[in-house]
Amino acid sequence: MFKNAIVRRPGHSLVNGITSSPELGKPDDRLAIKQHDAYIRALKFCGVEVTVLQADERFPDSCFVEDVAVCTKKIAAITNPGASSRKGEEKEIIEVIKKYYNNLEYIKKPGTLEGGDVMMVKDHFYIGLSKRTNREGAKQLIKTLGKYGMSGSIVEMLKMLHLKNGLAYLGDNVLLVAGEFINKVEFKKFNKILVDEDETYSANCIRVNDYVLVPAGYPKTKEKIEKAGFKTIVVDTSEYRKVNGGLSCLSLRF
Ligand code: CIR
Repeated sequence: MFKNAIVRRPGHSLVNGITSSPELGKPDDRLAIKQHDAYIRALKFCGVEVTVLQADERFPDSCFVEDVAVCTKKIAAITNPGASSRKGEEKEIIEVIKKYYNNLEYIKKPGTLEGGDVMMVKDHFYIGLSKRTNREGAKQLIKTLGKYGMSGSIVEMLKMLHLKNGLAYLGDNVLLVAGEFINKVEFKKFNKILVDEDETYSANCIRVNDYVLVPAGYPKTKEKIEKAGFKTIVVDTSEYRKVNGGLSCLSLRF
């Protein structure tokens, strides 16, 4: 069960967020705010108390709060983002997280890690090695988790920006999986819901208590999740997709 979520409002500078899909155009920042409102409503509907942080225009990608901390049952680890324009975002979350956690840990240089590369399955954390998360950062997190009776393992990855662009653990041993992760041996033990190639973006769903939040516009994935027995809530993230963001990136949930 998640009791809390932290989100940060998108700023006007979201239009300058890092993107690998410039062909999708710049986000419409007013629509992004409306979509953010709906996202917060959906989290609240799932029974989560939502802390809403003010936009931070200095950091175009700072609404993607998931990347700056890894929140577990026992500790939160403040990350060291791998993207240079995102370095410093993590400092802005520390005081907020301190309200919820007595135990804070830190990923330190030369380690880099972004929360989008970390997938929690109960007390185990899968950590993707991406352009943002390096082996040293992953090792630091695994060591930290070990100190508190949790575990972590490394997932090699080649294509996706973040691990959770292609994976979402929905609970009850069900894993939503796309692209390069479909045949990975480390995910063999899960009951997999395969995301069709033309709906890859929708692999970034989030299970929040009794519901799975699904991005708007991906009917096949939505149907597969419902057929597997989950209730869904559709949230439009079109403006965040333009800067490689999605449902998981927009909140910290714990
Ligand atoms: C970035 O490239 O860092 C942002 N434009 C998108 C971050 C998405 N975060 C995530 O998948 N966890």
